[in-house]
Amino acid sequence: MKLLVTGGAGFIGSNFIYYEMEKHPEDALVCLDKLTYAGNLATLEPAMEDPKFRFVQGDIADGQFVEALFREEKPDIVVNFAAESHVDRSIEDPGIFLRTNVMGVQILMDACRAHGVSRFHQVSTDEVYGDLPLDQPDLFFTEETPVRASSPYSASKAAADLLVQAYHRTYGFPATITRCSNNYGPYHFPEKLIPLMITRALADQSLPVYGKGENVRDWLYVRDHCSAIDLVIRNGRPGELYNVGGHNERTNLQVVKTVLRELGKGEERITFVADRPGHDRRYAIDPAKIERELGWIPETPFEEGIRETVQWYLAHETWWKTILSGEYRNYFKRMYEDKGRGSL
Ligand code: NAD
Ligand code: TDX
Repeated sequence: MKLLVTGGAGFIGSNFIYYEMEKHPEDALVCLDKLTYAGNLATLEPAMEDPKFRFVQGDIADGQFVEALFREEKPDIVVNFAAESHVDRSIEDPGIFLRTNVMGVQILMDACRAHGVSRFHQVSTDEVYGDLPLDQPDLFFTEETPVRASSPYSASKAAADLLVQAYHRTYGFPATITRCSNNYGPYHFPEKLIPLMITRALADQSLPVYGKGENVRDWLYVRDHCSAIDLVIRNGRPGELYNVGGHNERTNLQVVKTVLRELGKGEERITFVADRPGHDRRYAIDPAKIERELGWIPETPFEEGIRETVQWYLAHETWWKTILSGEYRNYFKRMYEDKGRGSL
């Protein structure tokens, strides 16, 4: 079988590529990624050694390019991770979020239909449900919770989900969707809360916490998200939506303090800064459906996952330091053009 993984040079997509290589070494993998600021080819360096892996640089929102790639590669399954993913950036500049996260999905789905792809999987987010109040801990997002997005990012992801569901209903398009809670783990871009705190704490810089740090997120180790997607693409029912989460709710302040404890650093650099506009208060996923129907179980407790994540950042300083310095953006040129491999 051949899988096309879009957005595989980013955080979750790259973890998914490594998960699939380990779990299904018989499958071929093609990664399509535009290499925006969030994509890092160095992340995929070990994958490049595998003859069953191919990297292609390109834009999911470029119809002609996508059509040519599908004609050439004829994938059996398409898993779409490609997205603009940072809420704060969507507040600054929503346009690119609509182009990639909505139009890109339409273009991918049309190519899937034209080329008889047997499964399209859309990687979505719990943020499409909006937020929950802080004072009702018994409330959770289920698959029946109405969509009610708060940020341009979550609105673009919600729009894509509606489009995927409409394609299933109208064309019988064989699609599935997962809506996962906040992920953490290796290769997480250091603009997001946990890697931002790790890398800034290591540099003895201030640690900016929005508002009072009371907002709650439901954290899942990235490998557990990958195992959920793997189950859904192979055993999930077309047309179905699955929530993914591990019942790991923490306030942002708790998360930051846990990271600092793991690093052996004090809390004196925590700085409370202006809140994010429209800041969602609490996310909390009810994963009963995927557990019941597909037997998915999250394996990594939060304390263990944080320990592994902190260890990973300590052991991979070059990875994040080249990102912070901007040097990673030259990687492509160095590895391909300068070595006479041409531009991909
Ligand atoms: P990321 O920002 O780390 O990676 C996104 C990747 O997509 C990058 O490699 C980028 O270069 C690529 N990309 C962006 N625009 C593209 C385009 N037009 N064409 C091709 N490639 C493009 O994001 P992530 O955190 O790995 O998230 C992956 C997916 O999972 C997203 O769809 C996101 O909405 C969803 N998600 C993320 C989380 C989370 O906690 N990070 C939780 C739930 C769902
Ligand atoms: O500097 C910061 N200080 C801070 O207090 C940053 C970057 C974040 N925060 C807060 C905002 C959030 O309440 O921490 C929480 C987590 O923030 P992010 O890491 O930006 O993640 P979030 O907004 O929750 O969205 C993430 O999870 C859902 C991903 O980025 C999305 O792609 C995914 O869909």
